[in-house]
Amino acid sequence: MDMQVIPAREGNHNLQDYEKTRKNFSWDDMKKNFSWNETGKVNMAYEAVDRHAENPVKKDKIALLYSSPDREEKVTFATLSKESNKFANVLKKYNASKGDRIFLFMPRSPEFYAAFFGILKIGAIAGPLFEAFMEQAVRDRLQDSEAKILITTPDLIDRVPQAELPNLEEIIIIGGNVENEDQYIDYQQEMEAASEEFPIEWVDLEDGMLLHYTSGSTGKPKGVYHVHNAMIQHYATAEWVLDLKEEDVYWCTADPGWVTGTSYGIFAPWLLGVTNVVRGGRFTPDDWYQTLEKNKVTVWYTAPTALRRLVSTGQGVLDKYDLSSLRHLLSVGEPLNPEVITWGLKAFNLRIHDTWWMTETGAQLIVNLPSLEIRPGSMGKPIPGIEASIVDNEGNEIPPNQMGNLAIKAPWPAMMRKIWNNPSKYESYFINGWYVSGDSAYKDEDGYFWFQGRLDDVINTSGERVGPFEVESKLIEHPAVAEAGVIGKPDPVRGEIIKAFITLNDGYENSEELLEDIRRFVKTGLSAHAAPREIEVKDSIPKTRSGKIMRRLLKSWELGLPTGDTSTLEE
Ligand code: 6R9
Repeated sequence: MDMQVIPAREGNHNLQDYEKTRKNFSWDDMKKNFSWNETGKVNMAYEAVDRHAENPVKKDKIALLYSSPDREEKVTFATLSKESNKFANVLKKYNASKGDRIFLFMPRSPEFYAAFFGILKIGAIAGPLFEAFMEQAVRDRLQDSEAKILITTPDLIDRVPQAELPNLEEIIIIGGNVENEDQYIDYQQEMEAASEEFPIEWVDLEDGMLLHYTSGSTGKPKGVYHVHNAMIQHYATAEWVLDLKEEDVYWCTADPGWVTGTSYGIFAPWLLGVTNVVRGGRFTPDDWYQTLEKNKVTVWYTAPTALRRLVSTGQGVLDKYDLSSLRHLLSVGEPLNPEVITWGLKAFNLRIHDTWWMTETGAQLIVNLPSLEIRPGSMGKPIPGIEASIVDNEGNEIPPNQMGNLAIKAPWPAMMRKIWNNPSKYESYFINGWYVSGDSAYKDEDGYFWFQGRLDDVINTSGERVGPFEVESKLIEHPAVAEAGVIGKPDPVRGEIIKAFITLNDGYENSEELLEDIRRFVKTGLSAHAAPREIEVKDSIPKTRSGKIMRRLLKSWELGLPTGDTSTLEE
């Protein structure tokens, strides 16, 4: 095969010898890097924050370099430690304790991080929610998790459901005057009164830490449950894959409402005590470049959708900025197009390192490492300690160069430990000792993995996972919509866009205004990123005899592909 290969990066990387490290590796050895190895009693908040705050050399180092369109702040490890102690005391005052689910529904801000670590410090489970969620999306997640406390802002309170949440005891409001003190708790007022001292709750490695809701092809989003033990893998990959070193300035563009924004926007850099850049608000290409330049970012972890926008913005915009501080680039969330890698070599004189993993896997699994050659289009190789393979539907490994299910030998340190309230769903991920990802891929003779697509109907739009069922359910709540089928339609910039096929109820006429109204209905009811960009009215939606929407058929129609086996199609 004629393939352009990009040679390994030169220089002294944290992981110099992949093969040798892989051969001799055990996760148990990795645990020896941690002070808790003797007692087994841990807390992520200690390892990521307090440990540095206790270190005289580290305590005044900048942990968080925050900026948003209207605010800039530098927060040291010592301050982050104190602020999160205070918030832990606030939570205790309102009867929160170990194991409770406490949700954050707010934009990125310094207060977010203090609150997040305050939650972990009491041994509770944090549930970060993406700020673009609307009422229905917020309600589904708070209901399923039986959340006890919600932390939000005055701007978002309108989207917090006020009924149907019997377990929700308190709502804490950050950043505004709280008029109705019976109903809400004022963050500012409580923080002023709270002590800076807090005896951290030491927990077990297998105790819960985080819930991330994510979409599958059927049903409501599911609560993916992660435990403190994940830190072992966050630590290892921060070193090997992000290649972080003490003096780095690191920026991960993901919002903490998604797993990349916690595993690699919070844990990985701070476990190593590295300065972490956070940029709030939505981005334009100029914002990205400005953030890189202004903060002298050295390591940047972003997504193909962002990179594709930079490519299409052109050299003229890039030339306005001095990005000479950048030394390492990484990508996650969707297939990284070889053209983007080629552009990166030209634009930054750097390789872009693709990484593959999922909400369920908790941390990076298959990656391009600095010390390995890059085969553009490939996700790379499994990190030391991880065995990956391609299996058939019975969980038997299949030979190289054949497409099948991308699977990982279970368990590994950062793997989810349950799906909240849904043991059978959790079980369904595992076949014959393998975690089966739902992605199809193949492995070449040299052990590089090549992504082929999703095996289910999950949509990946701009790197965000959207379940078609959730969108269809919302669509049919609109009075005009009788039935709906939703698919991902390939798009050069966003990877996929959401396209909905609908049938109309009697008395409604297809019109531009109606379709726009339906779109707005999903946008304001569920979330902006889940709103269909295209809606097409049909006379009927194809369904199986058992009543399942045949999204595959819709997709074939859309793409003008052969329709394949339609024997289960309803008359
Ligand atoms: C971390 C994250 C997971 C799904 C995954 C796959 C897609 C992620 C990818 C990739 C191609 C990559 N995906 N990384 N596809 N190349 N490097 O993105 O988690 O939001 O749960 O999405 O995203 O389809 O199964 P999550």
